[in-house]
Amino acid sequence: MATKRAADMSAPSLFITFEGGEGAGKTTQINLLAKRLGGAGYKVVTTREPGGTKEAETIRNLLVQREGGDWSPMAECLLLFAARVMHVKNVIKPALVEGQVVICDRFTDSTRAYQGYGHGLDLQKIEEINIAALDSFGPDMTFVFDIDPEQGLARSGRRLAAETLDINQTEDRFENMDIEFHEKLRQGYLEIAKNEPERCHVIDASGSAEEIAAEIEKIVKGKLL
Ligand code: Z5A
Repeated sequence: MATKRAADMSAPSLFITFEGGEGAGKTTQINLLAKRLGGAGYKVVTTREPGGTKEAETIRNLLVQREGGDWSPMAECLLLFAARVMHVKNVIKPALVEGQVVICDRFTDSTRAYQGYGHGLDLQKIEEINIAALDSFGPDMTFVFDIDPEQGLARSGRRLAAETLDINQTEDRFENMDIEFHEKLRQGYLEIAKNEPERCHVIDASGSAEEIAAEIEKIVKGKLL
């Protein structure tokens, strides 16, 4: 099922998502890209999933917190799309209509990768829910961060260890899955990218933050100019 592109809307805009396994460096690169585009005069909104609105952040807590509940893959999928509907309606579409660049940390590809490839939920069912919930609305451009799960998890672990006592320290429900799960995620993401080569750019996330930032900036500016 082809994604309905954000750029189909009348105002000039760009909806970019960052995807990949844990500790791949998405958040780091989103901040760098937002800074560079902002410096070049673009209006940029950064956001994340699950989250981005009050309602969606409430759902995020249910899903990612250690004590949030033991959800089945289908229940997770439905909660994620409930959060996404609010996020698209209240944050993403309004910004795109104003001609802004929206950069989102994870979107529907995460549901395909985690709930589908990772937890075995039927991919066709995910697409049916995507049609019902969002009419398949999705990003114009996606960066898929590819990294050896061991390396990503080591980075993630370093970050958690370095954090002070705040709520994020318990956001580890997904990080605690075994390495086999993370390998499935990686292969799932690569398959998603293979199926939609025009939208998805696979980034070797093992490189330095500076190298990756330069590669991404070049691709995004190529699309914006
Ligand atoms: N989830 C789902 O199951 N289904 C869905 O549909 C959606 C989500 C939308 C949300 O977590 C969880 O929800 C997620 C999937 C699930 N599972 N997990 N975990 P999240 O989005 O909050 O967590 P995350 O995406 O895994 O974030 P992360 O661990 O923070 O990873 P990151 O953003 O990709 O990495 P980072 O924070 O930029 O960097 C991690 C560390 O590495 C940090 O110390 C950096 O300084 C360092 N770093 C960054 N880049 C580099 C480079 N290039 N070299 C060396 N070190 C680096």
